[in-house]
Amino acid sequence: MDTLEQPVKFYQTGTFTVGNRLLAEDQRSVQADMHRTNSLNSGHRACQGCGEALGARYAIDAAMVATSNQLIAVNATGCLEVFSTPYPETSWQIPWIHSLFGNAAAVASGVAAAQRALGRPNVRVIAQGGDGGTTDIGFGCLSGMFERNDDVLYICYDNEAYMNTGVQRSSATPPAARTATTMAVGKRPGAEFGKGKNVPLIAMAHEIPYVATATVADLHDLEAKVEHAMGLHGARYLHILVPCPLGWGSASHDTIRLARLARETGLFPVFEAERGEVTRVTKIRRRLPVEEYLRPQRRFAHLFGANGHPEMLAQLQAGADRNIRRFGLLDEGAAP
Ligand SMILES: Cc1ncc(C[n+]2csc(CCOP(=O)(O)OP(=O)(O)O)c2C)c(N)n1
Ligand code: SF4
Repeated sequence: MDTLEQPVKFYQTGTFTVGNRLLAEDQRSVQADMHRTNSLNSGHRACQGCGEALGARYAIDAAMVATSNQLIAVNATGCLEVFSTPYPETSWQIPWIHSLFGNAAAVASGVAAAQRALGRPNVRVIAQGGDGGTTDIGFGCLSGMFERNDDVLYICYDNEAYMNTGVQRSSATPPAARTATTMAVGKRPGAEFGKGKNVPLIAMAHEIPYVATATVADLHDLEAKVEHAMGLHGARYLHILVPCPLGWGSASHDTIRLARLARETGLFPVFEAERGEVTRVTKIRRRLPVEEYLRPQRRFAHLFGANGHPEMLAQLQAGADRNIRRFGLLDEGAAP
Protein backbone atom coordinates (compact mmCIF):
# COMPACT_ATOMS: atom_id res chain seq x y z
CA MET A 1 0.00 0.00 0.00
CA ASP A 2 1.21 3.50 -0.78
CA THR A 3 2.32 5.01 2.51
CA LEU A 4 0.32 8.17 1.76
CA GLU A 5 -2.86 6.10 1.69
CA GLN A 6 -2.31 4.50 5.09
CA PRO A 7 -5.18 5.31 7.42
CA VAL A 8 -4.18 7.37 10.43
CA LYS A 9 -4.03 5.23 13.57
CA PHE A 10 -5.25 6.99 16.67
CA TYR A 11 -4.65 4.07 18.96
CA GLN A 12 -2.87 0.77 19.21
CA THR A 13 -4.34 -2.57 20.07
CA GLY A 14 -2.49 -5.59 21.35
CA THR A 15 -0.11 -3.40 23.31
CA PHE A 16 0.06 -2.65 27.00
CA THR A 17 -2.63 0.02 26.55
CA VAL A 18 -5.26 -0.36 29.25
CA GLY A 19 -8.33 1.21 27.76
CA ASN A 20 -9.17 3.67 25.09
CA ARG A 21 -12.50 5.19 24.26
CA LEU A 22 -11.49 5.37 20.58
CA LEU A 23 -11.57 1.57 20.34
CA ALA A 24 -14.63 -0.28 19.09
CA GLU A 25 -16.98 -0.72 22.01
CA ASP A 26 -16.45 -4.47 22.37
CA GLN A 27 -12.68 -3.95 22.61
CA ARG A 28 -12.79 -1.35 25.36
CA SER A 29 -11.88 -1.96 28.93
CA VAL A 30 -14.78 -1.86 31.39
CA GLN A 31 -12.92 1.01 33.06
CA ALA A 32 -13.08 2.99 29.80
CA ASP A 33 -16.87 2.92 30.00
CA MET A 34 -18.34 5.98 31.65
CA HIS A 35 -21.20 3.83 32.95
CA ARG A 36 -19.00 1.40 34.89
CA THR A 37 -20.16 0.75 38.44
CA ASN A 38 -17.14 2.19 40.25
CA SER A 39 -17.65 -0.72 42.64
CA LEU A 40 -14.65 0.30 44.76
CA ASN A 41 -15.13 4.03 44.87
CA SER A 42 -12.52 6.71 45.52
CA GLY A 43 -11.85 7.86 49.07
CA HIS A 44 -10.60 4.55 50.44
CA ARG A 45 -7.35 4.38 52.40
CA ALA A 46 -5.11 2.09 50.36
CA CYS A 47 -1.46 3.12 50.03
CA GLN A 48 -0.49 4.98 46.89
CA GLY A 49 0.18 2.50 44.10
CA CYS A 50 -1.62 -0.38 45.86
CA GLY A 51 -1.94 -3.26 43.37
CA GLU A 52 -4.70 -4.86 45.44
CA ALA A 53 -6.95 -1.78 45.13
CA LEU A 54 -6.34 -1.68 41.39
CA GLY A 55 -6.98 -5.38 40.90
CA ALA A 56 -10.16 -5.35 42.99
CA ARG A 57 -11.53 -2.33 41.18
CA TYR A 58 -11.05 -3.92 37.76
CA ALA A 59 -12.18 -7.39 38.80
CA ILE A 60 -15.36 -6.33 40.56
CA ASP A 61 -16.41 -3.76 37.95
CA ALA A 62 -15.94 -6.45 35.27
CA ALA A 63 -17.99 -8.91 37.34
CA MET A 64 -20.75 -6.32 37.71
CA VAL A 65 -20.97 -5.91 33.93
CA ALA A 66 -20.89 -9.69 33.43
CA THR A 67 -23.78 -10.21 35.88
CA SER A 68 -25.90 -7.20 34.89
CA ASN A 69 -25.13 -5.79 38.35
CA GLN A 70 -26.56 -8.82 40.17
CA LEU A 71 -23.54 -9.43 42.38
CA ILE A 72 -22.77 -9.93 46.07
CA ALA A 73 -19.15 -9.84 47.29
CA VAL A 74 -17.85 -11.53 50.44
CA ASN A 75 -14.55 -10.14 51.71
CA ALA A 76 -12.06 -11.82 54.02
CA THR A 77 -10.26 -9.70 56.60
CA GLY A 78 -7.14 -8.05 55.20
CA CYS A 79 -5.94 -4.87 53.57
CA LEU A 80 -8.74 -4.75 51.00
CA GLU A 81 -11.38 -4.98 53.71
CA VAL A 82 -9.62 -2.64 56.13
CA PHE A 83 -8.78 0.16 53.71
CA SER A 84 -12.20 0.09 52.05
CA THR A 85 -14.43 0.00 55.14
CA PRO A 86 -13.15 2.03 58.09
CA TYR A 87 -16.28 2.08 60.27
CA PRO A 88 -18.74 3.75 59.62
CA GLU A 89 -17.64 4.43 56.04
CA THR A 90 -17.43 2.25 52.95
CA SER A 91 -16.04 2.60 49.45
CA TRP A 92 -18.11 -0.31 48.14
CA GLN A 93 -21.01 0.53 45.89
CA ILE A 94 -22.27 -3.04 45.71
CA PRO A 95 -23.80 -5.46 48.25
CA TRP A 96 -20.70 -6.42 50.24
CA ILE A 97 -20.20 -8.44 53.40
CA HIS A 98 -17.14 -8.79 55.62
CA SER A 99 -16.55 -12.36 56.76
CA LEU A 100 -13.93 -13.51 59.23
CA PHE A 101 -10.31 -13.74 58.14
CA GLY A 102 -10.48 -17.44 57.36
CA ASN A 103 -14.04 -18.21 56.27
CA ALA A 104 -14.80 -16.04 53.19
CA ALA A 105 -15.22 -19.13 50.98
CA ALA A 106 -17.67 -20.73 53.44
CA VAL A 107 -19.68 -17.51 53.87
CA ALA A 108 -19.83 -17.08 50.08
CA SER A 109 -21.01 -20.68 49.70
CA GLY A 110 -23.80 -19.89 52.18
CA VAL A 111 -24.75 -16.68 50.38
CA ALA A 112 -24.92 -18.58 47.06
CA ALA A 113 -27.10 -21.29 48.68
CA ALA A 114 -29.39 -18.63 50.13
CA GLN A 115 -29.85 -17.03 46.71
CA ARG A 116 -30.75 -20.43 45.30
CA ALA A 117 -33.25 -21.06 48.11
CA LEU A 118 -34.79 -17.65 47.54
CA GLY A 119 -35.25 -18.43 43.85
CA ARG A 120 -32.76 -15.83 42.62
CA PRO A 121 -30.51 -17.80 40.26
CA ASN A 122 -29.35 -14.63 38.54
CA VAL A 123 -27.71 -13.23 41.71
CA ARG A 124 -24.06 -14.28 41.59
CA VAL A 125 -21.44 -14.42 44.34
CA ILE A 126 -17.75 -13.55 44.59
CA ALA A 127 -15.48 -14.20 47.56
CA GLN A 128 -12.21 -12.31 47.79
CA GLY A 129 -9.23 -12.06 50.08
CA GLY A 130 -5.48 -11.71 50.34
CA ASP A 131 -2.98 -14.53 50.02
CA GLY A 132 -2.80 -15.07 53.79
CA GLY A 133 -6.60 -15.36 54.01
CA THR A 134 -6.62 -17.68 50.99
CA THR A 135 -3.55 -19.90 50.99
CA ASP A 136 -3.19 -20.25 54.77
CA ILE A 137 -6.02 -19.57 57.19
CA GLY A 138 -8.92 -19.81 54.72
CA PHE A 139 -7.54 -22.77 52.83
CA GLY A 140 -9.76 -25.46 54.40
CA CYS A 141 -12.94 -23.51 53.65
CA LEU A 142 -11.69 -22.85 50.12
CA SER A 143 -10.94 -26.50 49.44
CA GLY A 144 -14.42 -27.39 50.74
CA MET A 145 -15.98 -24.83 48.41
CA PHE A 146 -14.06 -26.36 45.51
CA GLU A 147 -14.94 -29.91 46.48
CA ARG A 148 -18.65 -29.13 46.75
CA ASN A 149 -18.42 -27.17 43.47
CA ASP A 150 -20.29 -24.29 45.09
CA ASP A 151 -21.38 -21.56 42.68
CA VAL A 152 -18.79 -18.96 43.73
CA LEU A 153 -15.88 -17.19 42.05
CA TYR A 154 -13.09 -16.90 44.61
CA ILE A 155 -10.51 -14.17 43.89
CA CYS A 156 -7.16 -14.17 45.68
CA TYR A 157 -5.30 -10.88 45.57
CA ASP A 158 -1.76 -12.14 46.03
CA ASN A 159 0.65 -9.55 47.42
CA GLU A 160 2.80 -12.36 48.76
CA ALA A 161 2.55 -11.66 52.51
CA TYR A 162 0.20 -10.68 55.34
CA MET A 163 0.40 -6.98 54.55
CA ASN A 164 -2.36 -5.60 56.73
CA THR A 165 -0.71 -6.71 59.95
CA GLY A 166 2.83 -5.61 59.05
CA VAL A 167 4.24 -7.85 56.31
CA GLN A 168 4.50 -11.33 57.80
CA ARG A 169 5.38 -14.32 55.61
CA SER A 170 2.53 -16.35 54.11
CA SER A 171 2.66 -19.59 52.15
CA ALA A 172 2.62 -17.42 49.01
CA THR A 173 5.76 -15.46 49.99
CA PRO A 174 8.53 -16.18 47.47
CA PRO A 175 11.83 -17.66 48.60
CA ALA A 176 14.53 -15.16 49.62
CA ALA A 177 12.01 -12.36 50.27
CA ARG A 178 12.49 -10.31 53.41
CA THR A 179 9.38 -10.02 55.56
CA ALA A 180 8.90 -9.17 59.25
CA THR A 181 9.17 -12.91 60.01
CA THR A 182 11.82 -13.86 57.43
CA MET A 183 14.60 -11.41 58.22
CA ALA A 184 17.37 -10.39 55.82
CA VAL A 185 20.08 -11.78 58.12
CA GLY A 186 22.18 -14.94 58.34
CA LYS A 187 23.72 -17.23 55.78
CA ARG A 188 20.44 -17.73 53.90
CA PRO A 189 18.53 -14.47 54.45
CA GLY A 190 14.83 -14.04 53.73
CA ALA A 191 12.13 -16.69 53.23
CA GLU A 192 13.32 -20.28 52.91
CA PHE A 193 13.47 -22.11 49.60
CA GLY A 194 11.35 -25.22 49.20
CA LYS A 195 8.41 -24.03 51.29
CA GLY A 196 5.03 -22.52 50.42
CA LYS A 197 2.21 -23.68 48.21
CA ASN A 198 0.97 -23.07 44.72
CA VAL A 199 -2.78 -22.60 45.20
CA PRO A 200 -3.69 -22.26 41.49
CA LEU A 201 -2.22 -25.76 40.94
CA ILE A 202 -3.98 -27.06 44.06
CA ALA A 203 -7.25 -25.57 42.80
CA MET A 204 -6.68 -27.36 39.48
CA ALA A 205 -6.24 -30.63 41.34
CA HIS A 206 -9.85 -30.23 42.55
CA GLU A 207 -10.85 -30.31 38.83
CA ILE A 208 -13.18 -27.34 39.26
CA PRO A 209 -14.68 -25.68 36.17
CA TYR A 210 -12.21 -22.79 35.96
CA VAL A 211 -8.87 -21.70 37.39
CA ALA A 212 -6.89 -18.71 36.14
CA THR A 213 -4.00 -16.48 37.08
CA ALA A 214 -3.63 -12.82 36.12
CA THR A 215 -1.68 -9.71 37.06
CA VAL A 216 -2.47 -6.03 37.28
CA ALA A 217 -0.11 -5.50 34.32
CA ASP A 218 -2.68 -6.98 31.90
CA LEU A 219 -5.95 -5.39 32.92
CA HIS A 220 -7.80 -6.36 29.72
CA ASP A 221 -6.77 -9.94 30.35
CA LEU A 222 -7.94 -9.67 33.95
CA GLU A 223 -11.32 -8.33 32.90
CA ALA A 224 -11.71 -11.03 30.25
CA LYS A 225 -10.98 -13.75 32.81
CA VAL A 226 -13.52 -12.35 35.27
CA GLU A 227 -16.09 -12.12 32.51
CA HIS A 228 -15.39 -15.70 31.42
CA ALA A 229 -15.57 -16.94 35.00
CA MET A 230 -18.92 -15.25 35.59
CA GLY A 231 -20.27 -16.94 32.48
CA LEU A 232 -19.65 -20.31 34.15
CA HIS A 233 -21.29 -21.96 37.16
CA GLY A 234 -19.74 -23.93 39.97
CA ALA A 235 -16.52 -23.24 41.83
CA ARG A 236 -14.05 -20.95 40.07
CA TYR A 237 -10.72 -19.56 41.23
CA LEU A 238 -8.81 -16.49 40.05
CA HIS A 239 -5.35 -15.73 41.48
CA ILE A 240 -4.16 -12.18 40.76
CA LEU A 241 -0.62 -10.97 41.43
CA VAL A 242 -0.94 -7.52 43.05
CA PRO A 243 2.33 -5.75 43.95
CA CYS A 244 2.33 -3.99 47.32
CA PRO A 245 4.68 -0.96 47.50
CA LEU A 246 4.74 -1.02 51.30
CA GLY A 247 5.52 -4.71 51.75
CA TRP A 248 7.75 -5.11 48.71
CA GLY A 249 9.71 -1.91 49.31
CA SER A 250 8.98 -0.75 45.79
CA ALA A 251 8.12 2.64 44.32
CA SER A 252 4.40 3.30 44.09
CA HIS A 253 4.80 4.10 40.38
CA ASP A 254 6.38 0.67 39.77
CA THR A 255 3.32 -1.46 40.58
CA ILE A 256 2.35 -2.21 36.98
CA ARG A 257 5.97 -2.57 35.85
CA LEU A 258 6.73 -5.11 38.57
CA ALA A 259 3.62 -7.13 37.76
CA ARG A 260 4.73 -7.18 34.12
CA LEU A 261 8.29 -8.18 35.08
CA ALA A 262 6.96 -11.03 37.23
CA ARG A 263 5.31 -12.40 34.10
CA GLU A 264 8.15 -11.62 31.68
CA THR A 265 10.78 -13.31 33.87
CA GLY A 266 8.63 -16.44 34.24
CA LEU A 267 8.37 -16.05 38.01
CA PHE A 268 4.57 -15.70 37.78
CA PRO A 269 3.02 -17.87 35.04
CA VAL A 270 -0.21 -16.46 33.62
CA PHE A 271 -2.59 -19.18 32.43
CA GLU A 272 -6.12 -20.56 32.39
CA ALA A 273 -7.28 -24.08 33.17
CA GLU A 274 -10.62 -25.87 32.91
CA ARG A 275 -11.44 -29.05 34.84
CA GLY A 276 -7.81 -29.54 35.78
CA GLU A 277 -6.23 -28.99 32.35
CA VAL A 278 -4.32 -25.93 31.21
CA THR A 279 -6.24 -24.42 28.28
CA ARG A 280 -4.26 -21.23 27.57
CA VAL A 281 -1.04 -19.56 28.67
CA THR A 282 0.11 -15.97 28.15
CA LYS A 283 3.43 -16.25 26.38
CA ILE A 284 6.41 -14.21 27.49
CA ARG A 285 6.98 -11.39 25.00
CA ARG A 286 10.57 -10.53 25.90
CA ARG A 287 12.24 -12.84 28.34
CA LEU A 288 14.21 -11.12 31.10
CA PRO A 289 16.50 -12.40 33.86
CA VAL A 290 14.93 -12.50 37.34
CA GLU A 291 17.31 -9.73 38.54
CA GLU A 292 15.28 -7.21 36.51
CA TYR A 293 12.27 -8.00 38.67
CA LEU A 294 14.07 -8.41 42.00
CA ARG A 295 16.35 -5.35 41.98
CA PRO A 296 13.67 -2.63 42.27
CA GLN A 297 12.26 -4.29 45.43
CA ARG A 298 13.90 -3.66 48.79
CA ARG A 299 12.58 -7.01 50.08
CA PHE A 300 15.27 -8.59 47.87
CA ALA A 301 18.02 -5.96 48.48
CA HIS A 302 20.16 -8.44 50.49
CA LEU A 303 20.66 -10.53 47.34
CA PHE A 304 22.67 -7.77 45.64
CA GLY A 305 25.88 -5.82 46.25
CA ALA A 306 29.23 -6.79 47.78
CA ASN A 307 27.61 -9.02 50.43
CA GLY A 308 24.94 -10.31 48.06
CA HIS A 309 23.90 -13.89 47.38
CA PRO A 310 24.48 -14.85 43.74
CA GLU A 311 23.77 -18.51 44.60
CA MET A 312 20.27 -17.56 45.77
CA LEU A 313 19.74 -15.49 42.64
CA ALA A 314 20.68 -18.56 40.61
CA GLN A 315 18.13 -20.62 42.56
CA LEU A 316 15.42 -18.05 41.87
CA GLN A 317 16.35 -18.07 38.18
CA ALA A 318 16.10 -21.86 38.17
CA GLY A 319 12.56 -21.54 39.58
CA ALA A 320 11.58 -19.16 36.79
CA ASP A 321 13.16 -21.47 34.19
CA ARG A 322 11.13 -24.34 35.59
CA ASN A 323 7.89 -22.36 35.27
CA ILE A 324 8.78 -21.52 31.68
CA ARG A 325 9.30 -25.19 30.86
CA ARG A 326 6.32 -26.41 32.85
CA PHE A 327 3.78 -24.00 31.36
CA GLY A 328 5.38 -23.57 27.91
CA LEU A 329 5.70 -19.82 28.40
CA LEU A 330 8.04 -19.23 25.46
CA ASP A 331 6.93 -19.31 21.83
CA GLU A 332 8.23 -22.28 19.85
CA GLY A 333 11.58 -21.34 18.39
CA ALA A 334 12.26 -18.60 20.98
CA ALA A 335 15.60 -18.75 22.78
CA PRO A 336 15.30 -21.10 25.82
C1 LIG B 1 -8.31 -15.41 63.08
C2 LIG B 1 -7.55 -14.15 62.83
N1 LIG B 1 -6.22 -14.15 62.95
C3 LIG B 1 -5.52 -13.03 62.71
C4 LIG B 1 -6.16 -11.88 62.34
C5 LIG B 1 -5.35 -10.64 62.13
N2 LIG B 1 -5.25 -10.28 60.73
C6 LIG B 1 -6.07 -9.39 60.16
S1 LIG B 1 -5.71 -9.06 58.58
C7 LIG B 1 -4.37 -10.09 58.64
C8 LIG B 1 -3.44 -10.23 57.47
C9 LIG B 1 -4.11 -10.34 56.14
O1 LIG B 1 -3.18 -10.80 55.21
P1 LIG B 1 -3.64 -11.26 53.77
O2 LIG B 1 -4.77 -12.21 53.83
O3 LIG B 1 -2.43 -11.72 53.03
O4 LIG B 1 -4.21 -9.93 53.09
P2 LIG B 1 -3.47 -8.53 52.83
O5 LIG B 1 -3.65 -7.70 54.03
O6 LIG B 1 -2.04 -8.83 52.51
O7 LIG B 1 -4.20 -8.01 51.64
C10 LIG B 1 -4.26 -10.69 59.90
C11 LIG B 1 -3.17 -11.63 60.29
C12 LIG B 1 -7.57 -11.92 62.22
N3 LIG B 1 -8.26 -10.83 61.83
N4 LIG B 1 -8.24 -13.05 62.47
S1 SF4 C 1 0.00 -2.39 52.59
FE1 SF4 C 1 0.10 -3.09 50.44
S2 SF4 C 1 -1.83 -4.21 50.04
FE2 SF4 C 1 -2.09 -2.95 51.93
S3 SF4 C 1 -3.02 -1.02 51.20
FE3 SF4 C 1 -0.78 -0.73 51.28
S4 SF4 C 1 -0.05 -1.23 49.20
FE4 SF4 C 1 -2.14 -2.07 49.41
